[in-house]
Formats: sequence, C-alpha cells, structure tokens
Amino acid sequence: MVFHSKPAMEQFSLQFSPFPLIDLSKPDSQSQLVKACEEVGFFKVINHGVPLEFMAELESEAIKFFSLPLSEKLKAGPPDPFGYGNKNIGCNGDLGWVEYLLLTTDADSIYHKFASIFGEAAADRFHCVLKDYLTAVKKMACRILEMVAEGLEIEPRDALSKLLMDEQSDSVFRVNHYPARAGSEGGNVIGFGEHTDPQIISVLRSNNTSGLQIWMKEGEWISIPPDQYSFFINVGDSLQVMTNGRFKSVRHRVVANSPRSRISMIYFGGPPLSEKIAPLPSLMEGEDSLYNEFTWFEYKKSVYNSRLADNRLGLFEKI
Ligand code: GA4
Repeated sequence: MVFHSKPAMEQFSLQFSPFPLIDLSKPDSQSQLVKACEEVGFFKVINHGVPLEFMAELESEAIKFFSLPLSEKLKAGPPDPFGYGNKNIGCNGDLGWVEYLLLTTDADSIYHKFASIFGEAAADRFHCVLKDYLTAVKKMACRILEMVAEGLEIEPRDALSKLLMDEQSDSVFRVNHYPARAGSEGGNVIGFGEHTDPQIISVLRSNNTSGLQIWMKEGEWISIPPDQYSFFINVGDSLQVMTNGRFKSVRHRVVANSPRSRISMIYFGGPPLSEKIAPLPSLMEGEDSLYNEFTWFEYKKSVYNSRLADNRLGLFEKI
C-alpha cells in the first residue's frame, strides 16, 4: 500500500473542522490539547511521529486476516476477553455490523496464539508489524499525556503516562472490520453502538472509510471524516475521573453505511489493575472529588457487567 502526500484541498477543509485538529509540531499544541480534552474530549492529531508505513502494514495484515474464510477466523475466537469476535460485542447482548480482533498489547503473548492457529510464518509477520505499530502509538499517547500534564501543571509530568508505561498496564488493542454495505441495503446500520471508553486514552486510526461519529454537547452526532494519515484521540472515563470531570470522556459510535469496508485500529491505554482511579490532588484546589474512589480492577468488573450504551461512570459519581 502506498501513501501519497495529502491533497492541498483536504488540508484546506480541515481548517473548518467542527472538532479540534492539533498539529503536534506546533508550539501551541500543549494548550490546544488541554482545551480539546476539556471542551470535546476528542481531537485529531497530525505530525504525530508514527511512521506511515507502520499504519499501512498493520492495515494490510488486518485485511489479510479478515479476508480468511469465517471458519478460519472463528478458530481465533471467541473473545474471552481476547480473540476474534463477530457481531457480538461484550457479553451482555450488544450487537453490531462488525467483526473484530480484541488483543492484549503484549504482542509476544499474541504470537503464541496466532502461531498455533495460523502457523509460524504468518504469526511472525503479524507479531513484528503489531509490535512496531504499538510501540510507536504508545509513545505518541504518552507524549500527549505528558503535554497535557504539563499544561495542567500536574507534577510529575509523567503522572499519567507512567500508567501506560507500567509493565502491568492493562491496555487493550482492537482491530475492527465493518464489512461494506451495498447501496440497496440502505439505512444507517449501527456498526458499533454508542459508548464511552473506560480507559485513560484511546488512539484510533482508520482506513479512508467514514463511519465514526461523536456526540457533541449541542445534542447532535457529528460525522468524523476519515483520514488514514492521522490519529483520532479520545479521553476515556478514567481520565475524566483523574481530572475530576474537567476532561470529558466522549460518547461515540460507528455507523456502517458505506459501500466500502471500514478498518479501524484502536489502542486503549489503561492503568494497572491495582491502580486507584481518583482525581489528581493538584487538580482539586479545595474542590471535592465528584467520584467515589475505585481501582481500575473494580471499574473494569463493572464495565464488563454493563451494556455498551450505559453510563458506567454514573455508578461511581457522588450524589
Ligand atoms: C468499549 C471500549 C473497548 O472497545 C472495550 C469494549 C469492551 C469489549 O468489547 O469487550 C466492552 C465495551 C468496551 C464497554 C462495555 C462492555 C465492555 C463491550 C461491552 C459491552 C474493549 C472496552 O474496554 O470497553
């Protein structure tokens, strides 16, 4: 797959984007990040430093996998919680027009499962491409969290990023495939129902097919134009709590109404299971916490007992 440089027209139209676009190479990007996390909880980043070939290579590995016969793909399932899933999301009855791979971010452990199903050569290639991609994306996510910490005057500046860097970090990686829908099938079919992400930060990259929508304060769904060269970042529930509600965990969904298939890959940066999720003391300034204290383990348990669209943080809000 060859990436060409961005057409000038596309660059131009982004200046009028209804959601923040942040150029990480610009000196004002730190304050822009804080503003985006406060006002929307969602933004797009360019000049992110992740090599384009890592993105393209992982996309072609994903296409290879999803092109296998269903009987082969099912060998990598069910997602318990990791593995191949088809239409069923989570274990409480949520359905979507989607098939996916849910993986740990420990590429080595994925290697063994893949090697036993698809052979060593295929597993070697997937492992190598996944490792490169995840290393680069995690580095970018940490850079963003450090810039945000600096912008909020949180000390030390790695107070957030160290949770992703921790060996015990409970991060997840998801590759979604939304099969193409022929024009005659019509309507707005839900690919992945509305929800917020439970972790700290999510980093999404998709191919050039639309579908992602975010819920704006004004009470409407905004369609996010796809951009295969960029990343879309969203604030997760845990970061909302750690900033005592100052940052917003954004509600989003995917509609599957395109005659072209959509591939997306999302890194969900999460803390270690034992980590207490509570507002950072330096952000409290005499304020009370809006949330009862909980560990990531406790929150995760409650997440897995919920339906996709539930307001999961509601259970932990102080009345
Ligand atoms: C949403 C964000 C991530 O994709 C995910 C999802 C998880 C899953 O697919 O197993 C959940 C969903 C997500 C939140 C509610 C529960 C759990 C499906 C579901 C119905 C991997 C995650 O961490 O939470």
